[in-house]
Amino acid sequence: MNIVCVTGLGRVGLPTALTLASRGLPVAGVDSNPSIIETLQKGKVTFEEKGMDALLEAAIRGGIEFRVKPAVTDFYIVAVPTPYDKKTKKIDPSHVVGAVRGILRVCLPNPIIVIESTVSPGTTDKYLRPLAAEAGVTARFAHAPERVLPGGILYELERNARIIGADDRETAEQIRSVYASFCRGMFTLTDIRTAEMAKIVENTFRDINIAFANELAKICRSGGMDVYEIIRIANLHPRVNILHPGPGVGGHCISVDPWFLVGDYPMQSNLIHEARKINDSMPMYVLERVREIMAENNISDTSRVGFYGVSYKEDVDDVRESPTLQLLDLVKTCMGNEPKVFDPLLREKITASQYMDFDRFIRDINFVIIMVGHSRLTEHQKSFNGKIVLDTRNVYHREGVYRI
Ligand code: SAJ
Repeated sequence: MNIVCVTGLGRVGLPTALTLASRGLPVAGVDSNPSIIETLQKGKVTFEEKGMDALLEAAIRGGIEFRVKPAVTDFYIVAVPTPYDKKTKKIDPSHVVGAVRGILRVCLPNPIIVIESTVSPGTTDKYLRPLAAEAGVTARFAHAPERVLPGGILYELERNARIIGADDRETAEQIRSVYASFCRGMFTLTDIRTAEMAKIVENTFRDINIAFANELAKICRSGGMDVYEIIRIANLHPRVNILHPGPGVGGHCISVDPWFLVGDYPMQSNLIHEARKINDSMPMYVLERVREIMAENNISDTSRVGFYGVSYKEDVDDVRESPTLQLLDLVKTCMGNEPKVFDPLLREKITASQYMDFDRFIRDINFVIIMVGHSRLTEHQKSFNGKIVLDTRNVYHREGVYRI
C-alpha cells in the first residue's frame, strides 16, 4: 500500500501515526513545527503519555518518516487543532484548512483525506470541499473523529469504537481497513455530517454532565450540604450517574467543542450554553472559596498560598485551558500578586511563580489548594500536615480539609 500520511503530530496525530507504523504500515508523520520534527527524529517523544516511548521506538523500527511537508501519496489523516473564535463561538478552521491546502498541492490523484480533528457539523462541506474544487482535485473526504482520552490514549486507540463518515461505502471500507490494522473496537459507517455532529455531541454530553455536578456543588455549599455524599448516594440508583464537581473544565476538547453548537445554533442551544457558562465560572468560584477560607483563618498574605496542579486534569502534562492557569490570572487581577504553583508533571516553567521542587513549594506556603488529583499526590500529601487545605477534587481525606 501507499504511504499513510498523518498531518498534525499532537496528542492524537502522533500516537495514531506511531501506532500505524508499529503495525507495519508505511507512514509519514507531518508537522509544520520543525522543533517537533527534530525531537521525534532524535527518537524523543514530545509529550508525556503512557507507553509512548516504547511505541516511538517500534515506529522508528517500522520505518516511520518525520517531515514538515506532506508526503506524495493518496491516503491522508489530518489531526490538527480546531479552536473556536472567542467572539463568534464558531469554529476557527484555519489549521485544518491550511493542512488540507498543503495536501491538495502534492497528493496523488483521487486521494482519501480523513479528518480526525473535531469539527463543527458542516465543516467538510463548507470549508474543505471548496478547497479541492479550487485545486482541481477529486478528493474523497471523510471524517473519522478521534475519541481517545488523554492519560489512556494508547489503550483507547486500540479499543474504542470508531465512527467513519464518508460519501460512499467503498471509501469508508478503505478507511476501515487502515484503522482495523490497530483498532479492535466496533466500526460505524455513516455520512460525514452525522460523524461530525456525533463527535461534538459526545463532548457536549460530558460538558453538560460536569456542569450539573458543578451546579450541585454550588447549591450544596449554599445550603450547607455535603455534595460528595449526596452524589454518592444518588449514584446508587440504577439510572443515575452524576460526575465529579471540580475547579473547572479544561483541555482542548470539552471546553471548546460545545461552543461550536452555540456559535452555529445560538437560538437552540440554551442548555449547552448554560453548561459552558457554569463550567467556566468554576475558577472564580474557587477563588471566592479561597478568599472565604483566608478570611476565616486570618490569612492576608497571598504569597503564603499555593496551588497544587497546573495541568487541566490528573496525570497529564497538558495545560491547555487549565483551570489553574485561569485561576492564576484571576488572582493576579483581583488580589494583585501571583500565588505559588507546583505541578509534578511539568518539566518546564510556564509561569513565573512556579516551583519545580515540591519540598521548597510546600515549605513556602501555609495554605494549599489541590487543583489536580495527580497520582503523585499520594506521596506529596504526607507533607500537608499542619497546612490549611482546600481540596477542589475530593482526593485528600483528612479531618478539617475544606472542599468546594
Ligand atoms: N472533569 C470534571 N469532572 C468530571 C470529569 C472531568 O471536572 O467528572 C474535568 C477534568 O478535570 C478536565 C475536563 O473536565 O478539566 C475534561 O476532562 P475529561 O477527562 O472529561 O475529558 P478530556 O477533555 O481529557 O477528553 C475528552 C473525552 N471525551 C469524552 O469523554 C466524551 C475523550 O474521549 C475525547 O477524545 C477528547 O475529549 C477529545 O479529544 O475530544
